[in-house]
Amino acid sequence: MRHGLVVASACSVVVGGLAGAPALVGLGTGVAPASAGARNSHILVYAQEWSLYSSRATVPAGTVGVELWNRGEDPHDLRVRRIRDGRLSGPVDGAVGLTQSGGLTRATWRLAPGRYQLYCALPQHRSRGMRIILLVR
Ligand SMILES: [Cu+2]
Repeated sequence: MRHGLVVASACSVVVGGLAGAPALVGLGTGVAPASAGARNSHILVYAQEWSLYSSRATVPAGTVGVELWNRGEDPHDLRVRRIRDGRLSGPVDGAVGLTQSGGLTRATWRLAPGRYQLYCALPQHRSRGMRIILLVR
């Protein structure tokens, strides 16, 4: 399954010990990228009231496996949109669905090079600080 490859191939974040997190142990064993030129990457984003933290500030363009871990008390989600001229621009380029407190939700995004904002799309969450920059190169 493509998603499994993405999550396992370039993950440098230890998440196997998280309470309630799906076990990732063994997913990467013997699995090679689909093509030698493929550049898959992975980020883990922590959400809590009212901030986001990402395991990486920069990822290579292409397929990005994303995990949203909600360490807060309220539900949160995640969106990614380009920033042009200092403002959000164009459509939402990727999303992670609503994640309850303590939950971990995965998604796979395809991102072109550029400057992006990751943010929680729930009302007032972005304006309260749940937003960070992600550079794609
Ligand atoms: Cu939120």
